[in-house]
Amino acid sequence: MTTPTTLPADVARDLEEFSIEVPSWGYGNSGTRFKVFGTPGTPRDPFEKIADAAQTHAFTGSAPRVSLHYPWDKVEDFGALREFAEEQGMTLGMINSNTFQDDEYKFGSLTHGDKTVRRRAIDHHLECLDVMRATGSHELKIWLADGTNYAGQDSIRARQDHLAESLAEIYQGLGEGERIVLEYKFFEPAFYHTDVPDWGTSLLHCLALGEQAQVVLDTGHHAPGTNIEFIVAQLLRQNRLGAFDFNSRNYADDDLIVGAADPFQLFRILFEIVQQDAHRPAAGVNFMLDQCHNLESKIQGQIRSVLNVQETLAKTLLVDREALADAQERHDVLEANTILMDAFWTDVRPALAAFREERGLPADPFEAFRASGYEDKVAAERVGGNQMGWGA
Ligand code: AOS
Ligand code: ZN
Ligand code: ZN
Repeated sequence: MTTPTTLPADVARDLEEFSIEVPSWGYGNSGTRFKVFGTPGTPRDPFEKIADAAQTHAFTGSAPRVSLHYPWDKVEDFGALREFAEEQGMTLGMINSNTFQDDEYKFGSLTHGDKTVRRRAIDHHLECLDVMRATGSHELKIWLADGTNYAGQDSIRARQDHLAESLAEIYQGLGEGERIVLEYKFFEPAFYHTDVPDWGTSLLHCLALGEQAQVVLDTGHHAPGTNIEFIVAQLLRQNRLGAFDFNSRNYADDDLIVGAADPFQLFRILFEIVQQDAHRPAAGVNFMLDQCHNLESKIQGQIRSVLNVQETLAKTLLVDREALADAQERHDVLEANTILMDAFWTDVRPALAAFREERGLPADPFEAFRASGYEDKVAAERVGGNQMGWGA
């Protein structure tokens, strides 16, 4: 196998069009249920988070949007936040609702048995739609912590019915060109049952709602051994894959740097995407990161993830699809597998370095950012105030 030094023109075009959305909360301090370590220079408000996100984009050229979490990223004037983002070369992306930090939601939010709690949760989502419009976004992302810890604790069926009704009311609040995406997660924080545990449940609710409702696939939200690329293929087939929350995991919802734990899984997922042309902007899949940096530098972590996705996407675009189709038709199992593995093992880094330089970007965005002095600069400037973290 040879190492290409340039990318074929069609691959370069696809990479140029491809973009990744970064999460505002990925730039704050975060941790496990144990110690949350602070880092000098960590943002103290949503503006500083956006300034950091803009660094990821400035060095990679591939991450022009940042998702907000509401109310974590609440500001007086969302128009001003939007303008600030634009000045930094960024746009504001998905608005993530949050019904997992208030006492009222202890036993559920959109699924709660008490209609006053459901009302509050629905109203929160309607407020998120206002935030979405004020920020210039068109997408609302819903992840619910709702579930139970013990068999018999509550009625699984009743909670599904409440969920369907609540979602329908939120859905009615959507205008043309807007959408909601519903994220699933098989456990945590609930340990017995979760109300949206899997892609099937999310898809069923989305199908009942209408075409402006789609599924979010967070790569860390599956049982070990789950074939995630199969889910990708199936959701794309139904035109219901709205977005990814990319991260990687060894055990559960680890939210580690994308491609860190299992680069081959990332390759398999992205290959399913490119086979259905879903990497192109016209397909409408929002490729977001959902990672939380516990020990590592936050901006560096985001840059590393963006590069991992870009490198892996380049490899999938290099798969000889014609030869693969031919091998598949002849049922040559091992030749088909070899064709895929050849692309996976191709070192695309030199060709990507050339691709970036041609576009005025650093050949190695990760090292260029480390050498830029930005982290020292913000550490010196950002004194006083409270550093933001996951949840604040
Ligand atoms: C939670 O596990 C989900 O991944 C959500 O996407 C959540 O809103 C996000 O991780 C921020 O914590
Ligand atoms: Zn997520
Ligand atoms: Zn998660």
